Amino acid sequence: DAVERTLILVKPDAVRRRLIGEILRRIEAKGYQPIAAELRIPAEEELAAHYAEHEGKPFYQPLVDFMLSGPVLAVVAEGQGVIPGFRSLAGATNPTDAAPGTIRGDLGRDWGLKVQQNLVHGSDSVESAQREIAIWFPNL
Ligand code: DAT
Ligand code: MG
Repeated sequence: DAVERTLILVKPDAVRRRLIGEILRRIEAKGYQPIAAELRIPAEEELAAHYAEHEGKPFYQPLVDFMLSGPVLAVVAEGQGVIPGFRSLAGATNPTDAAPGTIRGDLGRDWGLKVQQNLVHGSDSVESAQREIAIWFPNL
């Protein structure tokens, strides 16, 4: 696999649940190298750009509101095949469907939660990763 970079977001639910360390531990244990990180409440414009592909869908506004509900840890990680590799560490979008051994499968925990409360985001392609890294880390 090529060495590539991906954009990871540790979402507000994970930050509130003190899961930053556990999630970074899994990323590093897999051999991926964090090269930039920032913990803060995002700007609404950043989220609008980040989630542009979902604009107009019924879950779009609840998703944006949730992402504004507290600090998010944005991380750029580098490694061989890290784009599909982190998606595989994260597990299926809906934690209810996510396999054991994945972040969402192991830590999703509460079946009453909404789908957007799925702990992490990871870029889904080389193009998405480039686009998303430019949104969250314009100086990288
Ligand atoms: P992923 O985060 O696995 O890339 P996605 O890009 O399809 O998933 O969707 C972005 C986020 O939107 C996802 O993390 C949670 C939320 N979401 C997706 N599908 C949803 C749905 N059917 N109902 C509610 N929220 C949803
Ligand atoms: Mg996605």
